Amino acid sequence: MKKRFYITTPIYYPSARLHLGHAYCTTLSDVLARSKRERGFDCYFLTGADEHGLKIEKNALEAGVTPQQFVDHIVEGFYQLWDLLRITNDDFIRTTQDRHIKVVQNAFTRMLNKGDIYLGKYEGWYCKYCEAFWTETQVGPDHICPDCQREVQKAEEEAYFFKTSNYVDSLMKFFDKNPKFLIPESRKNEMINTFIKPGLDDLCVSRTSFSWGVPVLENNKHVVYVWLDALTNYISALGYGSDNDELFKKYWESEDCEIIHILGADITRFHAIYWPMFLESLGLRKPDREFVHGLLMMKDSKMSKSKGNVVNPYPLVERYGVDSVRYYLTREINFGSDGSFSPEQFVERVNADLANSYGNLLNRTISMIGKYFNGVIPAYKGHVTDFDASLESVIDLTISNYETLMDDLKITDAIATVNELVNRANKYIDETTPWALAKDENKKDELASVMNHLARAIYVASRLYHPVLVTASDKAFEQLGLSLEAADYKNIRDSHLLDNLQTNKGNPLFPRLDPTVEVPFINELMK
Ligand code: ME8
Repeated sequence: MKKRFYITTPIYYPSARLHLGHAYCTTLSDVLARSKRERGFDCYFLTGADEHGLKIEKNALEAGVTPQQFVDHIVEGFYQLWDLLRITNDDFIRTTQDRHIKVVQNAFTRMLNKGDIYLGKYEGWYCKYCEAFWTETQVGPDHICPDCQREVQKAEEEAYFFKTSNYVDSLMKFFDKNPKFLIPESRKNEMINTFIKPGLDDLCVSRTSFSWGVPVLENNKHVVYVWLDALTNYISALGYGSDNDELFKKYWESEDCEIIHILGADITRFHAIYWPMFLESLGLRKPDREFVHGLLMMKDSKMSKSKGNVVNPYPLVERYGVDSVRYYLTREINFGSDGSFSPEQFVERVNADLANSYGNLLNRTISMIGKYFNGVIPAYKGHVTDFDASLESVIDLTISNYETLMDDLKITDAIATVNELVNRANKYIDETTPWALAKDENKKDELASVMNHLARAIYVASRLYHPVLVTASDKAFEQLGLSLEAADYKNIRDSHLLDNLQTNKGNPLFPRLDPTVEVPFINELMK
């Protein structure tokens, strides 16, 4: 297994404020990055903003500001949201930064010199009001501009093209040789059947109809097509081709590093088909994994800025706390499938898993250790009963299943195994009946062992939940009397870790939410 990881999210358009769909992708990527780092791996995590293009130029014009002022303002909101959600990105790349622009220009020149990019003519349907080209499908049979709804004309303009035909065979071989490159597997078949088999056209990689983009050095009437510009962020952020390329060498070029792009289903084509081709043209290695997550829906239709049916993540996090929102996103919507956001499910999930199961387990256990052992966790003395042995084996299995599932990017399933451990520990209380053991002097050892096992189950669950529950897990460690240093992942298999620790009873981690109050509140946010 590789020891180093480079994890990226898409770079989002600052055409409007981000919504819960963007928060979903970045949060899940953050959970993965944190879990790698906690296990002791070196992990570099990147997110950013994709700031060029006609839409941004037009939005800025409407707002009466320059495109740069427009994106600066919106990107401020990106930083705030990632702070609020406790995202631990190592860098934030903006495509308007000099360090990025230089890399895009350099890449364009290299592909041009190699003969993979050539100057040709772009034919399409042109809207003179929006100054934009549209495809046959976009304008439909009536030839209407999808933006302003006015009639469009057939037109052509000079443009640069990328010769996809030079790389199609090689891409197909790459897919065959690397069955885990594009996951879920169904995405690969979709790419092949929908785009490659019918015949892939050369890709137009420059525009002359607007100017808010990276200028082509060789021909300044042109700006680089926004997707060639945007995809390059994954290497420009590491300093590719610059004097300062240590990160590029350390992550992109190192055999020891697994490169993982996380992206939504809407942008698979660009990542799975064109990005590997661009990289091959530049003589660079391709990513190891592209993980395509599903989209959040609102009543069956995709949550999107243009549809105006978005959930604003800010008030959600402000009211319910960062842990509950991160938990809901990770656990409720299976990473890799579409899912819908619903206020009822949000409240139910937080109550069932966090308030009733996990929070309650901690609360009951700390109270019992207080009552029966003056707040000191009894030392581990092996398993005294079969119940202890069974809980120990569930703990061990949970750790190894969790690691395997996380390595396989099955994040939702990994967190679900922790839920099962918590449920198992609650059941263990019912099986062992500590209140009955406490009444019998001869059962003191049994009772001590139950308390130790419960404390250990809570520690392990909190450790494994930590990439998601970024504040509550630390509070659980504190209640167990563990310093953050002692709670480190490297000690996860140490059965004696909790011996004789003085516990600290604290407030409940997750107070129960009242659905009759909270569901209407969230519904209000969605209006
Ligand atoms: O496509 N549910 O940016 P973008 C889940 N700039 N995730 C969603 C979502 C939803 N309803 N809506 C958006 C772009 N996303 C380009 C990317 S990368 C080199 C350039 C997430 O602002 C999802 O990850 O439209 C999707 O792929 C991404 O936001 C698109 O963000």
